[in-house]
Amino acid sequence: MAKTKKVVQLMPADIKEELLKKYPPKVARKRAKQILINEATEAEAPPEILANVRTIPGIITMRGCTYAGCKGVIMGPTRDILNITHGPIGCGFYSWLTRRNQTDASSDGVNYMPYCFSTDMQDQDIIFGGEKKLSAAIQEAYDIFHPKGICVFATCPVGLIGDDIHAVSRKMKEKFGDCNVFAFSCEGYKGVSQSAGHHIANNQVFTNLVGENTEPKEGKYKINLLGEYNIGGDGFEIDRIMKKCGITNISTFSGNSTYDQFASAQHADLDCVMCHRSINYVADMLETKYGIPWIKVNFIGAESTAKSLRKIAEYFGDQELIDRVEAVIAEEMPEVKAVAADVRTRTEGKTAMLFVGGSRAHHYQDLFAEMGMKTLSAGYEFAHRDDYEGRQVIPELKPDADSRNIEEIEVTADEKLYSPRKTADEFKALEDAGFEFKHYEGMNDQMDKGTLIIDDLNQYEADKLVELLKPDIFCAGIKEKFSIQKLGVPMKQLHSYDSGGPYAGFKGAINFYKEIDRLVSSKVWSYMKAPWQESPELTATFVWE
Ligand code: CFM
Repeated sequence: MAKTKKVVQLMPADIKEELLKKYPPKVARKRAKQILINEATEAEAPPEILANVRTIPGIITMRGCTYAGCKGVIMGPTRDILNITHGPIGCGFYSWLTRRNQTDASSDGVNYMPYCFSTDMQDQDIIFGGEKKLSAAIQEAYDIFHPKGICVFATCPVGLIGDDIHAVSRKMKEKFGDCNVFAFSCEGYKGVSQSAGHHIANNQVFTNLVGENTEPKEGKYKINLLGEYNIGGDGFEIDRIMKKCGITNISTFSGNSTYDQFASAQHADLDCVMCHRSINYVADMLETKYGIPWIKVNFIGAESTAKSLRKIAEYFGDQELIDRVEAVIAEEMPEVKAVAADVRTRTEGKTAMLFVGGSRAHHYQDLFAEMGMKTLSAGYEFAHRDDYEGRQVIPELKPDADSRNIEEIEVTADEKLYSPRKTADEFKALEDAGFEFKHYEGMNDQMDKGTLIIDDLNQYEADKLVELLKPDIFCAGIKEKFSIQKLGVPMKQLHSYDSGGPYAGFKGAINFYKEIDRLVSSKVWSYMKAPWQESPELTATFVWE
C-alpha cells in the first residue's frame, strides 16, 4: 500500500523565511540570493541564483576544497599515475579512497590506488621550504614503481611558502626521460570550492597528457566518457552496457582510467559528458583542438540511460548501432521495470531531498522519479549558475576575483590533428532533427514549481529543512549523515554511496530502487532520539568547583 503523501502546510516563502530568520541581516541578504523558490516553467526563463561564491566565514558548509576537487575527484581515480600530495599528511590521507572510486587492474596489474603518497611536510619544511623533500619523494616513487606518470598536488602551505612544484616536476621529468612528471597548483584555498580544483586538473591533464599517444585506436563507434568516476562501480556498469552495444570507450575521465587512456583521448569521435560540472572544460578543449563534438549524457536512471544510448546511436547514425542499442534496451528494461513496479507500491508519493556536489543532486532526481518519489528540495554544494539554469547562461557569467585565480589556457585547433567528425551538412541535419550538441538543462527546469533550490546548503539550514518538511529520505554526504539520522530521517550518502552501488545504468537502477525502498520503508530511524531531544540542555561543572 502506498503511504499517503505528507501534506506540506508551509508555503515555500515561509520556509525560506524560517531558514533566514536566525542570521544577522548581512548574512541573511546573501543567503537569500542562494535560496530560490523554483518558478521554472516551460514558458518562463528560470530565475537567477547566486552560486559559486565564497561561503560566509562561520557557516558550516558542506563544501570541500580546491585540492579535493583536483587530486581527489579528477586525478584520484586514475590507477597507473602515481599521485603525490605535497603537504601535511592529513590532506593525502583524507583524499585517499574515501570517495570509493573503484578500479580494476586485471589487464596489466598496475594499480597505485592502494597507496597513499605524500611528502608528509613537517614544521621545518614549512619554514625552510619543501622542494628538496619533494624531489626526493618523486625520486623514491620512481625508483620503486617506475610509473608512466607522476602527478604532484599542492596543498595550502605549499602556495603560502612558495615551493615551485612545477620547476621541481620539470626537472625530474627531464632527469627520468621515461616518466611524465607534472604538477597542479591546486592549493585548497585557490577557489571557493572543489570546483576550482576540477578546472585546474582539466587544464593540466589536457596540456601535459592528452594527445600523447598517436597510435590509432580500433573501434567502429569510438567515444570518450567524460565526468564518470566509477564510484561504487558505476563506470563498470556503464562499460558493460557500452560493450554490449558495440560502442568503444577510448577513455573515461577518470573512473578506472589509465595514463594511456588520457593520452589517447583525441582518437574518439564523440565526447559523452556525464558530470558536466567537473569536466566540461576538457570537452570544450577536445572540441577546439581536435574537432571532437560533445553531448550531454546521463546514466543515472534507467530511462536516462536508455535516452543517452539512443542519443549516442543517433549521433553515429548507423542503423546497425541503432538496432543494437534498441536490442540492449529491450533486453535490460524488463527486469528494471519489474523491480520498479514492485518498489513503487511502497515508495510512490514519498519525498526526498538531495544536496550533493555539482551533478548528482540533479541526476539522481531521475531515479527517484522512476520510483514515484518527489524531490521537495535540492541543491548543489559548489555548482555554477549554468548547473541550475542551463548552459545557455554561461555568456552572462561574470568573472570575479576567485574565478580569475584559475588559469585560463589558450587552446587552438591542432594543425595536423584537427578534423571535424562530420560534414557541416551532417551536423545541420542532426540539429534540425532536434539533436543537441554542447548543451545541458539545469536543475531548475527539472524540479516542480514551488520547490526550494538551495546553493551551498549548510548544517543549520539542513537541520531546519528536515525539521520543517520531514522528507522520507535525505541524500548528501558523510558530514551530514549522522546529524540527519539523529533527526529521525534516513540518510543516503550520494557521494560515496555508503557501502552500496553501482547505481548507474540498468543494474545500478535496480540496486538503487531496492536500497531506497529498504531505507524509506524502515521505521528504525523514527525511533531515534538524539540526546538533545531528551534533555536539550547539558549542564556541567568544573572539577575544582
Ligand atoms: Fe561531478 Fe562527481 Fe558531482 Fe563532482 Fe564531488 Fe562526486 Fe559529487 Mo562528491 S565529480 S560534481 S566533485 S558527479 S566527489 S563523483 S559525489 S561532490 S555531485
